[in-house]
Amino acid sequence: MSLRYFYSPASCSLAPHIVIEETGAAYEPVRVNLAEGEQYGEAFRALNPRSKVPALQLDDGQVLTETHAIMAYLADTHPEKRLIPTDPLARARAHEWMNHCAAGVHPHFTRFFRPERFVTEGTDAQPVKDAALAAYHAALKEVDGRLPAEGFALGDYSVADAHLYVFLRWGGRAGFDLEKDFPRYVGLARRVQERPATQRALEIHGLPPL
Ligand SMILES: N[C@@H](CCC(=O)N[C@@H](CS)C(=O)NCC(=O)O)C(=O)O
Repeated sequence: MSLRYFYSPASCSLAPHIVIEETGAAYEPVRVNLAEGEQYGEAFRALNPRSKVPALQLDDGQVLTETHAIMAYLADTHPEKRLIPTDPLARARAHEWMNHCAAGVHPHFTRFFRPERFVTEGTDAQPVKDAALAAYHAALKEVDGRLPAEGFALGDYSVADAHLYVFLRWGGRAGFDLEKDFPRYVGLARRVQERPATQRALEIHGLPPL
């Protein structure tokens, strides 16, 4: 069995998808239709009982989930591609960014996108949506303020950049004026988009560049 990658277009699964393409590994992309609830079906739950993409099925059948973990695994199994630093502090910085993306930024968008999941039945979800939108904007602004004007988040390209890329794209979905509000972040995203691996992943997801 070869690698199988379970993704859904434009979801957070775009980040590891970029990284798989960076590695050059042979894999089978498997599209999961989130809008139709395929993630809650028996077949997908057997792979990931948490009903989320991304999921990476390894050669031996084991399934790895969580964007951060999948990207770290792909980087570590392809050291020649230099997708994560080896210096301990620089490596910790990569994990710092990825953990922040997954745990500090992503949840705000989830609340904006699916506010009904965060209120009890029959309660107005709009205040959750509004608060999440403001928190998401503030989170992107904070990231923007920390990014360098040139190069990538850690200087050289790393998995952290693929992760960061997705959340700026979602800022567009949230209706933010990306160029005006997050100029450094847009610069980083454009540099990520110049990479052929990003372009291949975008094509598979059916997404235009920013
Ligand atoms: N902590 C997980 C979150 C994964 C996640 O929330 N995936 C979303 C797409 S971005 C999903 O599959 N949602 C389906 C659902 O909740 O029904 C990660 O970082 O990979």
